[in-house]
Amino acid sequence: MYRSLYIDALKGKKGERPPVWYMRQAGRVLPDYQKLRKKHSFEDIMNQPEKAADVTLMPVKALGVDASILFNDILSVPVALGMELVWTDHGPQFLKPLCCEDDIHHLFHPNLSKLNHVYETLDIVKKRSDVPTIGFCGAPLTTLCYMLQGTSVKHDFPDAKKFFYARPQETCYLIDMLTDICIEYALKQIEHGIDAFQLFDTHAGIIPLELYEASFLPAVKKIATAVRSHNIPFIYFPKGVGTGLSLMTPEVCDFVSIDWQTSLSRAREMVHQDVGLQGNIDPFLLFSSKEEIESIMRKDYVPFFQNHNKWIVNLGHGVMADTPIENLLFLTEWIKDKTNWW
Ligand code: 1CP
Repeated sequence: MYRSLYIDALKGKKGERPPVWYMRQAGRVLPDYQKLRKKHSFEDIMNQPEKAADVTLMPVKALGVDASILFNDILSVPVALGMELVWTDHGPQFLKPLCCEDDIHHLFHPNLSKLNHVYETLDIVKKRSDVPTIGFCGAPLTTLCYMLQGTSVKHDFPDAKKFFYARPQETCYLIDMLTDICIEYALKQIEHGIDAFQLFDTHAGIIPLELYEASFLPAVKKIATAVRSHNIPFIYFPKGVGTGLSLMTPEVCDFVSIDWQTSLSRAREMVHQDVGLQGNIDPFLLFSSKEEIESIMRKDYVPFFQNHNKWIVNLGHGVMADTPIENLLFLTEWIKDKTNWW
């Protein structure tokens, strides 16, 4: 029978080495993806289940990672709510950002059938591979940053932050609406066979911790409860949350993905002991030499594995598109060689 180190680790079972997968492993850096992108737009690949399934499984073949992640994007949810999105060379752009709207209550026309291609993609992935597949969506805070600001060019999302302070009741309405749709979307992904679910909160650090805790964390807990009621492990990535890691209790998540800014061993002291950790190699380390990569792994990560259970190797944010692929391959092979860990 097929055994998965990744699933074992999620259950708290320590194996002969830690499992590994990378955020943004599907697409971007992979040579076969770059070839495909010369012929097709990102949207086309994402919306065509056969192609999206190919890209989902590409890193399993090309890198040998222990899990695949659905090839899609967090911004498909606002699109399913009726917002118009264009993918430009500088990233995503909503044509009518919510911060410019006077009345946000009558703007949305939720139509989850716009996400049917995601479920078809998962069906194909499940037929073709027995490697565990991670489903995902964006957390309400991070998704709202894009919906309100319209673009990702300004990474501090000033218009989104102004909206949170100036229009708190409408912010609550938007959070509740996104929470409901996230839950529906996550449960559909579960129906279509995902093995774990990750909630991406890339911009969790753009607001004060008190506002995050009072207004946005309750929504994360609701999504977590819904996912876990189906016995699917829930992983949460609150990038930049800093000392907010002490809020990461079993009520919030099964695993928390640690960003590259935070020391993994300090994170272990802050996060509740029953919650596992994922992460947190700096994506920029992959621009260094193989000797340096190996030395950091031996110094910072091998002792961590030896002293702790419940750890999944990942980066502290996504793989960058111009990462030297040979270094990503070297790192993956190094991690998969169990003799390096003991
Ligand atoms: O040009 C291309 O080929 C498109 C590049 C690309 C890809 C491959 C984008 C643009 N999104 C994706 C896929 C994607 N996005 C996945 C698939 C699985 C994987 O490889 O991990 C996932 C999980 C996401 C999630 C996502 N999209 C996040 C959260 C995680 C993170 O990376 O911080 C965010 C913030 C987005 C928005 C997004 N998608 C793409 C861009 C350029 C952006 C804006 C990023 C920014 O604000 O800088």
